[in-house]
Amino acid sequence: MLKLYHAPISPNSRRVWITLLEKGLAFELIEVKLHGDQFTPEFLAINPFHHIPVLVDDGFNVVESLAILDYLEAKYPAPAMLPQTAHDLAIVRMVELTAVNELLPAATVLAPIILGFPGANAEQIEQAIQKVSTVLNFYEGLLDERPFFGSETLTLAEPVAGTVIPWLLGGSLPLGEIPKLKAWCDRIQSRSAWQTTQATPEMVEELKTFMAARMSPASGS
Ligand SMILES: N[C@@H](CCC(=O)N[C@@H](CS)C(=O)NCC(=O)O)C(=O)O
Repeated sequence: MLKLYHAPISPNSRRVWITLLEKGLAFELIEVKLHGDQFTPEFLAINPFHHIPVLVDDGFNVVESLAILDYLEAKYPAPAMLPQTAHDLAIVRMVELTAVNELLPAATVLAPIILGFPGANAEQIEQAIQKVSTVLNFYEGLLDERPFFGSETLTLAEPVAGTVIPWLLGGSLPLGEIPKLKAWCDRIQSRSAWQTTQATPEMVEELKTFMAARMSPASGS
């Protein structure tokens, strides 16, 4: 059976978890506590970069979440989660890659504010809000009359961007007018795969405690 090493609160691993559910695959979840379990010799033998997610399929270890999504799509092609036309495939890939390379780093800067405690300095926060706003407006322009990015059916763009955007839209940030993206966000969040993988309030509290400890002067970070 497929095994997913993950941490439930991580958007990087949640995108894989959602894809496994959306594809209706049988899998085992193995939680890796990121307080140190990722540095054990057993886990480093699976991923020398000490990151989750890792998908293990019959002894084959796949690291890097986007590589895992491509592996799942190639090996388990139904339901299809990549469009066939060059135009629509480009839309999906643009959303996936900008979510990882542009949106997630800015969202990470804003995480303390969204979670309700002071974090980065005012200039960094302003830059991160600008970046998030630019990305979300870009996505607004990519959405057309279809319910998903470049598709009538769910694609890989949804689990990738759709595990970051709900946090941002829930954070009372000044992000401009993005009605199509807000409707898209409601649409994906109503799906059982999103609801099954939603972080519990206890997980959010644990994350706050973890982040507060990392940001305290005593931690040296
Ligand atoms: N590019 C990687 C990033 C994975 C990543 O950064 N995972 C974080 C959790 S969100 C992690 O495992 N952190 C623990 C560590 O780096 O020690 C991917 O997409 O899979």
